[in-house]
Amino acid sequence: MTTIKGPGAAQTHDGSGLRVAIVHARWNTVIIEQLVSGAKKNLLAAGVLEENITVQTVPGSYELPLAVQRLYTASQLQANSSVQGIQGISATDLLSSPTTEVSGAANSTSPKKPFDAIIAIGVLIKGATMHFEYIADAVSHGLMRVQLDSGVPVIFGLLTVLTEEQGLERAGLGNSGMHNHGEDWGSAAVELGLKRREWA
Ligand code: DLZ
Repeated sequence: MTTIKGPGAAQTHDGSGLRVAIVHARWNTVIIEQLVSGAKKNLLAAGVLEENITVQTVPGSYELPLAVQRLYTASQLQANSSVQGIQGISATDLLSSPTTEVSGAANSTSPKKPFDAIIAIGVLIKGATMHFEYIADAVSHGLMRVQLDSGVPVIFGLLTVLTEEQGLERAGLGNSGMHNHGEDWGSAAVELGLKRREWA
């Protein structure tokens, strides 16, 4: 069925040459897990190799901008074979920390290029205080800043919902038939990763 909302008809892009990171918060895990698997599903469907997908976690959404920035910088350092470390944390540490679920060969010694796109995923659910507004605002601006400062596409996978139900719906876990928004983020990462090269 044709819908008004959404990114339009599905596009086909060859992601087989791309390297993509997913950085996700752990707050609201049930929704997060579904969004992450949706993003990963569409990355793989576009041809991104499992070994070129790195998944990193942080406690909450507030931590996403820094994690994205550091992960990207680390991947650049690694690509330049100058694993010197930034402020005491080496690129190798960042890309293979014990809390990191690393897919495939991200830990291997094979040369890796910098990430072509990074997907930041978090779920903020409004509570009784102003916490939600402050975090949503800070994270949105932080992710945009990292994207524009670094030039790497940062896909905005931050759900800012008023209720748990709204979050579940947008992860494809509700009753309304709404699709998993994580899938859109995976596709957006491939499209932007490729277009960024064209626009270089
Ligand atoms: C503290 C907090 C609250 C109340 N709610 C959420 C939320 O709904 N989603 C989310 O991703 N994180 C939440 N956090 C945690 C903050 O993002 C952050 O991890 C902590 O304030 C520590 O910096």
